[in-house]
Amino acid sequence: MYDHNQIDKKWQDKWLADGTYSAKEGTGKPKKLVLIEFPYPSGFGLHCGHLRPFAAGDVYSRFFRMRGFEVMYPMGWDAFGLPAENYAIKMGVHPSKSTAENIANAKRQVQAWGMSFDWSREINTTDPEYYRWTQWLFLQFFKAGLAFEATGHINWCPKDKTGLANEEVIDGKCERCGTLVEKREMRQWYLKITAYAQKLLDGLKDLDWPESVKTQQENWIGRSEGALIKFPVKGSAESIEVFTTRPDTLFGATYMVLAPDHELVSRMTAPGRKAEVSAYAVGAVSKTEMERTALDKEKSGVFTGAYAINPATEEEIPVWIADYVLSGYGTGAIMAVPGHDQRDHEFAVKYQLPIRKVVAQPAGVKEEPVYAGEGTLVNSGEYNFMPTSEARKHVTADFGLPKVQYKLRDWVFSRQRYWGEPIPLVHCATCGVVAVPDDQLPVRLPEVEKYEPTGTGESPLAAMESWVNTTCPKCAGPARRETNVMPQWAGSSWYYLRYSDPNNNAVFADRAKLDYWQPVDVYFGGMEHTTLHLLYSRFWNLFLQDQGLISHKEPYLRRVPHGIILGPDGEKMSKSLGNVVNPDEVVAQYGADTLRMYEMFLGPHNGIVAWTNGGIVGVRKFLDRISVFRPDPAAAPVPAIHKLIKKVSEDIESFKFNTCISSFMEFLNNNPALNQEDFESVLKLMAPFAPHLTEDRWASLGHGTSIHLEAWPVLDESKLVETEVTIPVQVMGKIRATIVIRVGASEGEAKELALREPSVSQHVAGKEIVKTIFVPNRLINFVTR
Ligand code: ANZ
Ligand code: ZN
Repeated sequence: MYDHNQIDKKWQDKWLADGTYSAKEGTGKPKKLVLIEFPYPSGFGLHCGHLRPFAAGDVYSRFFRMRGFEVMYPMGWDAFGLPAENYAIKMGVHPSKSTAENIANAKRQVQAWGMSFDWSREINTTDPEYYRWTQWLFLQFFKAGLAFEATGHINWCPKDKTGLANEEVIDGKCERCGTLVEKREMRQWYLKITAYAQKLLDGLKDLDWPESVKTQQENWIGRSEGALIKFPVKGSAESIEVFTTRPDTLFGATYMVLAPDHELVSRMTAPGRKAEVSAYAVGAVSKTEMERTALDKEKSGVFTGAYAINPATEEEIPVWIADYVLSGYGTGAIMAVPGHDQRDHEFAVKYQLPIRKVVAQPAGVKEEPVYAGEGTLVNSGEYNFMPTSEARKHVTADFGLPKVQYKLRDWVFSRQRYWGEPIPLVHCATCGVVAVPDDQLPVRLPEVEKYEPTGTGESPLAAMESWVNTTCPKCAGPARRETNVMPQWAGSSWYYLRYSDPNNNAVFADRAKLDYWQPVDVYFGGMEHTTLHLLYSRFWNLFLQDQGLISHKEPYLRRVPHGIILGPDGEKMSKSLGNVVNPDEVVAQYGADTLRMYEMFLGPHNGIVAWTNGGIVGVRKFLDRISVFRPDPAAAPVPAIHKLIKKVSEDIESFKFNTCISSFMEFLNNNPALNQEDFESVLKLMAPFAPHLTEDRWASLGHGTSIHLEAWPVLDESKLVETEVTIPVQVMGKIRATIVIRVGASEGEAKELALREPSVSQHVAGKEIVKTIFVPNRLINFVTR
């Protein structure tokens, strides 16, 4: 048993002191930027699940460092936002204090894992020197007209008492706390991510990301091709414009529906129907979109008393309002085609509105009451007999305009909370909204006594009169600061850029350094943030490139997701089940190398794996063998070492870490005697996985430099050729033994070796071998009598 406590600490201190893993510009080497999602420093510390992507990124980084790349493996803390603030409120400590403590604790944990992070590049999103640049970047959006203020019905979490972005609402619930989200009308700051909808789609094509992740982003952006068609309002100069993906069904539009909060509703509603219409509208806007659009939900609506003219049939059709039409999508109004749309059909049946079929199903297809597929047109005047796909083009050209529509909404970018970056804007009665000048950044988050959310729709900052009242940067008149703060996704939208130049206080990062390090080559992370952080940071990056501030379009070339680790009972690790494995305890008992190697050995990196306490002992025993291994000066070079070099190199590059570890074990079992050169090769191959022990053994073999800066073992392809084979020996067709023979051995050689095997000689004893069947390198079979 080696003393891991002593070895781990000794080398961690030395690496830090020597700057072994600090990444430098100007070395002339090709670069690799390897990124892990920087963690929230939560009060519970880091858990075993954090270690998995960190260890994967570490193995990958160390491997490329030894292969001659200039590798940057940076680390930081994503410390603003709800989790940190909620924890602080629960514990009754100020978030700035609890965040600093949590960071110190998490850092202590990570350092005990021996990751090759470049600590000189450590960042913290709550550091004013960091968020100064988050604010500055926000102002670039503001100056480009892509940050705007508007009043709208937004998602509101009643528990966290803040507005939320659409991306933060999962199945109608708050992404953070799981509370059902409400709708509230509020003044908000938005970032115009919709301006980048098409670019965000286009950029996905070239990315080496899992297909499922790309598809999720694609669906979230939700591109639909269709048409805008105007329906004149009867007896008025106004018209209702609709977005439809099925202009070919225009002749089947027998009524129209406006979203209850559509701006035309108040102007169009007949005097006698006003009370009923506005009562319905009030009820509808407080419902969530999930409740409103669910297919299985009973339809409801109210007739406005107004009529519109279907431009194709010239019929007068009634205009209704209903909650299944949303104001935020398309034009907020639809032409209803109950013959071919399920929701319209249910509505028409309920309110006895006319239903007209305008698409004939192809022959032989089972007749459906509401046919939504392709076919040929009927009841459509001159368009009859036209295939639907063709009719779409003609009807659009004759009655409307082509239109591409996206599901993506603008990003609600303000939060009514305390623990976030202040939005660096000032409201002036004379000048309007004014940006805080660059030389006055950062706008520091003031120290406050009361930081609990108010629930009134105002941030706790609004109560700080001395902070709120300021002077206008333009006219020097009295002005008020914006009191909302940024969402927790702000700091992480650009952190990977800051790593290029983390201490710069003149620009967010030096351009030459950005150009050297970016984009991120490999990004290790989870599956959770697909339509949040991964989408938001792609948007920021595309915008910054458009602004000429960076050179590259896409932030992350490759995305490598990891699976989760279940507790020893096969259940998801959770405190309530009491099955959480605390990494601190494992490190204390078995050492960092064992913990790291064990987590990788558990199974494929992207698989779901379960912790077993027995398994970790096996890994530790293997490392114990390494710790006492003595090279044998008399041992001949082992050609199989080249097979190991090839296997481990290929497997690391394709993120198959678990098979590397089994290869080490197998190699040592098959080759118990190794000379010093071969053993050193084994140590180098293992160095990315067990950095402490391999470093210690490397030193004990007389080296004065770090193994982690050594060159990766060189593969000699010529040694990969097999020199020996194992073949079965049969007697009368039954396998009795296996023998190892030289490749290309003759029948005579094989026969001699085979007959020396006791289990073979025993079966031929007292018999005559009448025939020997020998297939070179494959088998030998004796026929006896
Ligand atoms: C007529 C029609 C006939 C439609 C038909 C569909 C089938 P996607 O694919 O999701 O983009 N729609 C448009 N705006 C809407 C809104 N604000 N709220 C609710 N529904 C809305 O869906 C586009 C279709 O959804 C549009 O095409 C419209 O109904 C409806 F046989 O127009 B369709
Ligand atoms: Zn002013």
